[in-house]
Amino acid sequence: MFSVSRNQFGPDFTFGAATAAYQIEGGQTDGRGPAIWDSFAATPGNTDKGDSGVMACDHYNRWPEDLDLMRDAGFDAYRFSFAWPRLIPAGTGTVNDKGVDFYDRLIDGMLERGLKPYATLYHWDLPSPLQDKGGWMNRDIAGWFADYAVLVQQKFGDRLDAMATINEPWCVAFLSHFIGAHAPGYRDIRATARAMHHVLLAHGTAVNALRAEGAKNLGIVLNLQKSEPATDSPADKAATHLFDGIFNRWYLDGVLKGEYPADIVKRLGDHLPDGFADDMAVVGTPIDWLGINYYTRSLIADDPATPAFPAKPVEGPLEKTDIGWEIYPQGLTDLLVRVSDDYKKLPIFVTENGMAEVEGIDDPRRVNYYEAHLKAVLEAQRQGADVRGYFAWSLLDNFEWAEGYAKRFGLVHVDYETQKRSPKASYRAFQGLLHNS
Ligand code: IFM
Repeated sequence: MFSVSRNQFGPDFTFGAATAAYQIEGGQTDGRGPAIWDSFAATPGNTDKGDSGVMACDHYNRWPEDLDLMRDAGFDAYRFSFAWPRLIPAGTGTVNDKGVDFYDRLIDGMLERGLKPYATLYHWDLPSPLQDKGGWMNRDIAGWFADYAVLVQQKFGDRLDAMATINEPWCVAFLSHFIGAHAPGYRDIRATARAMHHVLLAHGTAVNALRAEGAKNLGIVLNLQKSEPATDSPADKAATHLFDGIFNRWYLDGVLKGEYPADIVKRLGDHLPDGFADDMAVVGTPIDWLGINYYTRSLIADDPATPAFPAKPVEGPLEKTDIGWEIYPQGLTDLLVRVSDDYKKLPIFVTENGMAEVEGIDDPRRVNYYEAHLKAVLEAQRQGADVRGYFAWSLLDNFEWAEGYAKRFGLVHVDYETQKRSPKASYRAFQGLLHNS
C-alpha cells in the first residue's frame, strides 16, 4: 500500500496508466503497414536479442483483458497511442478500415469500462514509406502528420478526452538521429537539427489543424531530464546548461514561448533548415495542457573530446533501477515547479513515470518508487504547480525499444511465451490507493 491517499491530490485529479501502440499491440496484420521500428529491429545489433514488436503483448487481440485490468485497478484514464501505420499504411492516402475498426472497438471498450481515453498520435512508429521520403528530416512531414491527426479527430475525436500530438520529441529527434539508438538510427547532426525543428513544426501544424476540426484539450508530451553538474567546476556547469538546452529548453521554449534557446540555435548553426525562424509562431501554437514524462536525473560532465556537444552523462551514486537509471524523486518536483514558474502556467500532467525492475510479481522497490514520486507530485502541487494528473508507465511489461523485452516496466507481468498477465504488487498498491480513498 502507498502511504499517500487519493484525496490529497485534489478532487478532479486524474490517475491513469500509459502504454504505446508499438510496445504492446503486435497484430501486424489486417492491413497494417510497415513502421520504422520493424526494419530497425530487423537490423542486427539494434535491439536486445533482435527483439521486435511483431508479437509484443498481443494487445491487438487481448485488449479486452487489458482494459479490464485498467478498470479493476481503479484508474480513471488510459493513455494509449494510435499506430499511424495501422490507420494509414503508407503514411498518407488510403485509410485502413480494419485499423479504424480496431481503435473504434478499443475506445468504445474504454468508455464501457468508465475509462477516459487519453490519446497520443505519435509514439515513434512512423510509417516506413514516409521514412523513405526522409521522415522527420523532411519538412513535408508537418503536413503528413496534420492530415493523419485530422483523420483521427474525424473518426474518434468525439470520444477522446485529451489528445497529445507527439510523445517525447527529444527521442524522436536527438536519440534517433544523433545518438542513433532508436529508429531510424541516424548519427548525423544535420539530420538531427532538421528533426528537432520538424517534429515541433509538425506538432504545431497538427494542433492548428485539429482545432479547425473542433478538437479540444490538445497537448504534447515532453520527456524532461533533471540535469545536474557532476562537479562544481565551471566546465561541468556549462556542460549541464548545454545538456539542459538540448534535452529540455529546446522543446519547452519552442512549444511554450515560440522561440528556440539562442545558445542551441547557435550551436546547431547551418544544420537547421533555412527559414526555420519563420515557423516559430506555428511551433508555439498555444496548447491546453503539457505532459511531462519523468524517470531520472542526469549528472553531466564536460566532454572536450566531443566539441560539437561537449556534455556527457556520467554515472551517479544513487540507487538505480534495472535499466541503470538513478532513482531521484526530487527531480520530478523540481521539474514540475520549474516548468510552472518559468513558463506560462498550464495544466500539467505527469504522463509517464515508473521504473524498470527485474522480473517478478513481487516488486517492492517499484512500490517505493511510485510512492516517492507520488509524494514528489504532491510537493510540486504544494509549491504551486498545477498538476492535474499522473499516469504510471506502464500498464504492462512490454517491448522496451532497443532493450527489447529484457527490461520490464509493467504494473502487470507479461509472460511472453503464454501472454498470461499477472498483476504485480505495484498494481495492487495502485488498486489500494484508488479504491480506498
Ligand atoms: O518505454 C518508454 C516509453 O516508450 C517512452 N518513455 C520512456 C519509457 C521507458 O523507457
